[in-house]
Amino acid sequence: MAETIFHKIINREIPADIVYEDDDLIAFRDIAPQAPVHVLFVPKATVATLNDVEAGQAELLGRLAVAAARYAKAQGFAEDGYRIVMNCNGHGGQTVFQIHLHLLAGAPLGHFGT
Ligand code: IU
Repeated sequence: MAETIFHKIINREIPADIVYEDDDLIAFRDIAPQAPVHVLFVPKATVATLNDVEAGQAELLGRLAVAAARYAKAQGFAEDGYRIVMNCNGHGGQTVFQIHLHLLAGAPLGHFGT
């Protein structure tokens, strides 16, 4: 599996503004934020795209979502709301091929398709 820049962040080979970490995942601020709060939740296990998630890794996706929701709640965004997004491959706009959940919060984000 190809190592990505996110692996280098996980391995502390390059710096990032890390806001959460546990044995299975890490979360850090996006370097090009698309909202007042833009945090990426990344599993430590190597998985290039959502297409590559194996049946036994389904829980990992749940862990990413729960970690993002807990962080959003802890930061006071639960009531106003927020968005989580995972891009997949070219049409999805994926640019880093280690799966990651975007958490976008802190302002109204508009509606998809409008
Ligand atoms: P995408 O879903 O693969 O498009 O998201 C990749 C994100 O990673 C994107 O929002 C970048 O701004 C972000 N990012 C980063 O936070 N740090 C980096 O060193 C690099 C990309 I390269």
